Amino acid sequence: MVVKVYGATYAACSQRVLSCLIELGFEFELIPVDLQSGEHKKPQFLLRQPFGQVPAIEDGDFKLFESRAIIRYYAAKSGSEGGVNLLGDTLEERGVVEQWVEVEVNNYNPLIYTMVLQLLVLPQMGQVGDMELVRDCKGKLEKVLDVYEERLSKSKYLGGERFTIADLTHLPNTRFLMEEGGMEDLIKRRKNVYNWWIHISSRPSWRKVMDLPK
Ligand SMILES: N[C@@H](CCC(=O)N[C@@H](CS)C(=O)NCC(=O)O)C(=O)O
Repeated sequence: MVVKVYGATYAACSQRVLSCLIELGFEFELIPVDLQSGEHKKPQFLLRQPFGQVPAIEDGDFKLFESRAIIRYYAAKSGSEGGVNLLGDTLEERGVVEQWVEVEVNNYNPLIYTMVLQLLVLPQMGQVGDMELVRDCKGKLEKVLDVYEERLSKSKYLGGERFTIADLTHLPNTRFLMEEGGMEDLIKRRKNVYNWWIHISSRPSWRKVMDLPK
């Protein structure tokens, strides 16, 4: 079954799902949702994602939204079908992978989400971003990344010695820091975090996502 992904290739949460499907080898069809015109707030799209956000998927009769729920679902599906394992082998490995997915949700994403809003989204809407707030988030992110640096001094990837969804889920926001937000110093100043970024961002699956037309 071809997975239909309703999203936008330039949107971080859609990129998370697309890189996961490519990494796991699931066939997909991208159905573009035009965020500029507000298609994601129209009644027809709200039936797929009641909060009016991308992405959402449709896989036969099965529908799902929330990017991290989607990657967890496909990682579990792949594992149960004997495919690529992005979750870890033992219960303990899986626990550590889940822990770092949660760190991304609770400690990493909120700071970067706020910065994206202030630096990109509001200016696109003709409003001025709050640079004081950006500075505050950047300061907090320094401390979060110190924890990552420590973790990555002990293992090659966040979940252990292999690439998992714990790493994959960090790709879109880390790309923002490196390539769009002018905050590559946050990553480059931390040797282990930088090495990790080099490894995960050079994966063919992520390169394919980056090559999709925006
Ligand atoms: N927690 C949701 C967040 C989705 C989200 O914030 N999507 C953004 C694009 S990355 C969006 O649709 N923004 C438009 C809006 O919120 O109006 C997920 O992970 O799927």
